[in-house]
Amino acid sequence: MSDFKLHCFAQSGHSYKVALMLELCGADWEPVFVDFFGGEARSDAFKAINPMGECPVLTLPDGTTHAQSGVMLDVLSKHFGKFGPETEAERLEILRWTLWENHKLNSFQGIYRFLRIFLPEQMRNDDVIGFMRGRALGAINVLEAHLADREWIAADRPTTADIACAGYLFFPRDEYGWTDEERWPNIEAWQARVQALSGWKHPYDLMPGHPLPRKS
Ligand SMILES: N[C@@H](CCC(=O)N[C@@H](CS)C(=O)NCC(=O)O)C(=O)O
Repeated sequence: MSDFKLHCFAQSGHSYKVALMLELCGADWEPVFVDFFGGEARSDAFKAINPMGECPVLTLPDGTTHAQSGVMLDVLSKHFGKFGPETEAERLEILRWTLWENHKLNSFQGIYRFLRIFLPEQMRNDDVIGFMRGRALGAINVLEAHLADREWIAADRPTTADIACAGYLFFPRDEYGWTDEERWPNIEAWQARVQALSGWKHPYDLMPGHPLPRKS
């Protein structure tokens, strides 16, 4: 049995942050597949694990469970002594970017992509999809500007803020329908640095459930 368990599924960028953190820390961990698209996260059994009805959920070696990816990154950072802050100013900077990615960067990309390709075709609404696309682009542009003159998001080295912001950015561009003009050179250079970290893996190689059987 592994030390850590992560309830997750391949298409989940919020889960990817934690799966990637576990991998980068060299943790002994295993994924527990959640059939999200089959409605498992809404089941009573899953809500007994996480009443918020969300993936991911992290189970620690002592059996404690945590919801919310930002909390998990903080817990793992302390557990392994990696990717954490060295000063109070860094702690606040990591917190600032983690709160922002959760509210905007990853939330908007995740919802936009869900509405665009995972929702059954007959339920898709072009106006809503267009709105979320704009919100996702706005957030991505904020990160692009921040990375213009720095290598890492919150410090002079990788921290959990980088792992948190990576959530939805490594999924294939065609899943978002980004055009050839919609490119972010600073983010792409930062992604290459993240990819060069020892232990990096693509979300679809790290978590179960890809490819998704398309129903529409
Ligand atoms: N703030 C949460 C977001 C998690 C989240 O939204 N997960 C999605 C799957 S990627 C989910 O379970 N959504 C269910 C819902 O919104 O009801 C975190 O960072 O862990």
